[in-house]
Amino acid sequence: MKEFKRHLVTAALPYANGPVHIGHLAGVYIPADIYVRYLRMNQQDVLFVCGSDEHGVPITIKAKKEGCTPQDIVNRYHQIIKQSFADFGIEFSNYSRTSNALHHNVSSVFFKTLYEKGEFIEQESEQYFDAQANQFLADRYITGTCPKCSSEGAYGDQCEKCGSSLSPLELINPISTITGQKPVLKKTKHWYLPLDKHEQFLREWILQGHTEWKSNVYGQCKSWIDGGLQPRAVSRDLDWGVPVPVEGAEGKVLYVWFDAPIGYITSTQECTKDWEKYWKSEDCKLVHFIGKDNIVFHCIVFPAMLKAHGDYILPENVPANEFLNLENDKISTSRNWAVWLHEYLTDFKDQQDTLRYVLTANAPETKDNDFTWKDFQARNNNELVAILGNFVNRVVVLTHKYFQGTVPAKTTLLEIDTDVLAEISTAKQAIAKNIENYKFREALKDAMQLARAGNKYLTETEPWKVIKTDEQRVATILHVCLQITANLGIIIEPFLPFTAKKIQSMFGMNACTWNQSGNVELLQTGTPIGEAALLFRKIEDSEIDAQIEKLQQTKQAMNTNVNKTDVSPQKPLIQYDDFSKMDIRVGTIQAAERVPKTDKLMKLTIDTGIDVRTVVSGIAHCFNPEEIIGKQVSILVNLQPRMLKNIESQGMILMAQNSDGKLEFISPVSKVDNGSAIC
Ligand code: B3M
Ligand code: ZN
Repeated sequence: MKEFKRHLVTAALPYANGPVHIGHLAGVYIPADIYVRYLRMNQQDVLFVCGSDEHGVPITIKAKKEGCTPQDIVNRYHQIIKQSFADFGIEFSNYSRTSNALHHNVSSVFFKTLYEKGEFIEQESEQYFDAQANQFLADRYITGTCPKCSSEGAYGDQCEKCGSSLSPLELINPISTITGQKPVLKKTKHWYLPLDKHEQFLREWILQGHTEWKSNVYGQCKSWIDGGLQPRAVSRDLDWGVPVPVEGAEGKVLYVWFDAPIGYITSTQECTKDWEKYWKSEDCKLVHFIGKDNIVFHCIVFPAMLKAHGDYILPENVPANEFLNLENDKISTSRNWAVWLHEYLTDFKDQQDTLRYVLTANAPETKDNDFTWKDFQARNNNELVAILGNFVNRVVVLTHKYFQGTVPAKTTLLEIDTDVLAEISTAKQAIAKNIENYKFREALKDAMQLARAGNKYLTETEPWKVIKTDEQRVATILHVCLQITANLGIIIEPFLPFTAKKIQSMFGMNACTWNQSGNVELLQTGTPIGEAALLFRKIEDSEIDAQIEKLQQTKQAMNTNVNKTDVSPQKPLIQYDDFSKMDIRVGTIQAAERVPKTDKLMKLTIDTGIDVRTVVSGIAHCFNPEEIIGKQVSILVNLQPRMLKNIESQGMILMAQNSDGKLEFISPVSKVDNGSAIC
């Protein structure tokens, strides 16, 4: 196998449109962190880069919904995500973000290089355009009837009811979600990366050159390549992203999947001026950690971009994981079906390693897997507490009890001693091999196997009984146990860094290297050891019940939302000035009577604080005149008067309208002066 001088490890850039959850950790960030910690402990030259993916249509949609800018959205989530990673001990060399100026520059230059080399095709096509909003509509901005299952509300790229992939032109009765108008077709120019041109290279590089890739990854690549590669548009008509850096491209940005992987390059540039030693040298091993939905972009599209550019290395491996489900249901940000990392830490303070452990033991390495709270509890209580924690605790406590807290000298070793000591290097080697082959679940099992062996040895040798008759033998037993414990403190570090630190500090060890492990004389006789620190605590049924209850509430809320009639979409944004032109006051209804020969109109006499005036309002189908006299209401007082059924209406009463048409007044919660401004 080829030896590399340097390592560049990337982890998929999470979209900054929501916090991160256990699915992200299990699929991408924990495996990447284990791999990197292992390399660092081996004193390898390694950079581990990531950052927030801050472009793309979902972010602009969220901003529109919340009435803020896309930059506001990404500023909020970038901070939350970055903090969650730090809290869980995911130690990036650099965590960047794609909205920053350096990234815009790096991706522009990359695009221009390909453009100047003639690596793109320019092509015009007809796309939906919202004439009122004066903009082209990204697929997600168009909804309509699904041509496959006839359900309403399908998006331009996908129907969420039947799961079909769609193109906007297939939708029946398409509607712009921005204005609610019917979009029109309009010509627009875009740049395409001709993947078909790179097919031969991809076939040789992956299908012949990387048969060692995980079968889920290799299989997906094969089916893409065998299915025939098509040119892919790398630009979009959108006002959020990296502007397409060529003339005649106003209003166009790079497609988010064009600039996001370049974010790895930007992030590397931010951490070292020697970044080219990583990106442009065959001595460097590039590995991308991603989830399975990102395979095509990392194995086909990005490599084609790098190849077309010509100066960059290609990934050696792309160990993509499958998906993690939660309690038998797909994790979903929009449905709030997730365990959010920041929430986990409020409920399970300082228990990062428990989650790291469960997500590694249960990682969706070869198939989708399920996270359940019961399994979380069982693995914590039966494995971390009962095996690892219990072993370390017993060894340290007994050493304090019998040998004043120093490592006792060993004498003659029996077979049971040498057997268990042999497990140290067996574990070390097995872990190393499995980590190097991206088999993190197996590697964790190997580490736990050593703790199991130690625990069993202690139970079988019974030093608490032998102490009454043979102190020397107990010295040997504890000497052996302490060597195992100290080794555990090193070999669990890639998986459980917080716990490893605690064990290491009990033995006065720090900055341990991988090579220190596998040694049966890691601790010298006479070394003082600290008090036993609590490594893991038992998790009670009540805590698990509370988590399950929380999820059930989410399910219920989801079901209610599904049955609810749709709330109308937000209107286009206005400026504050537009709003401040409206003079809205609180007034009191002094008199009310139905307007004859109408169903809905009522003539109201209102004390506005400024004056007493007449307003005609369409509320007669919802209220009787008697019941509303004396009520305080909100009234728009500076609306141009108009004639309704020969009565001059001098203002407008504000009402809330339910989806079933029922009206309610907007009234102050407690009485205020007439004429109070609503602002
Ligand atoms: N943000 C997709 C995702 O979070 C995307 C990854 C980009 S990696 C360059 O699944
Ligand atoms: Zn459908």
